[in-house]
Amino acid sequence: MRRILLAGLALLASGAASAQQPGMVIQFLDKNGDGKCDLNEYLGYQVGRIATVDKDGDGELNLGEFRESLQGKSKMNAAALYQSTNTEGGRTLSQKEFLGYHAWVFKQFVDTDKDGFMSEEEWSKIMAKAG
Ligand SMILES: [Ca+2]
Ligand SMILES: [Ca+2]
Ligand SMILES: [Ca+2]
Repeated sequence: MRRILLAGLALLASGAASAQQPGMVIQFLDKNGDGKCDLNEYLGYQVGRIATVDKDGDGELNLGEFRESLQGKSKMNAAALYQSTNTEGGRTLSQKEFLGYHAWVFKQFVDTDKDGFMSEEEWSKIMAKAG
C-alpha cells in the first residue's frame, strides 16, 4: 500500500513545485493559516486535482482518469484501488468517493501520529520513503 500513498504524495509534491522544504509544503496546504495541514486542507488540495485528471469533464473519474491521478508503480494497482474506492458502485468515482480514498490515505499513511494533522516531520518521512 505504500506505493499507493506515494502516488498521491508525489503529485502533491509536484503540485507544490515551489515548496521544496517541508515547512513550505505545509504552508502551501494550510488554507486557514493555523500553521498546520489538517484533513480538510489535504482533501481541498485533492478536490482541486479532480479537474486536472477529469478528461471528459463529467465531474467524475472513470478508471482511466483515476489511473492518471496516481503515479509511478501505483498505476499498476489502479484497477484494484478503483474497485475498493468505488463504494457507491456505478461506472465512475464521484468526488465523494475520490475524497474517501484520500481521507483513507491521510489517516492510514500520512498522519502517522494520529493527531489529525500532517506535520513537517510526517511530510519529511513520506518524502524520504518516496526517494
Ligand atoms: Ca490549517
Ligand atoms: Ca470523468
Ligand atoms: Ca500528525
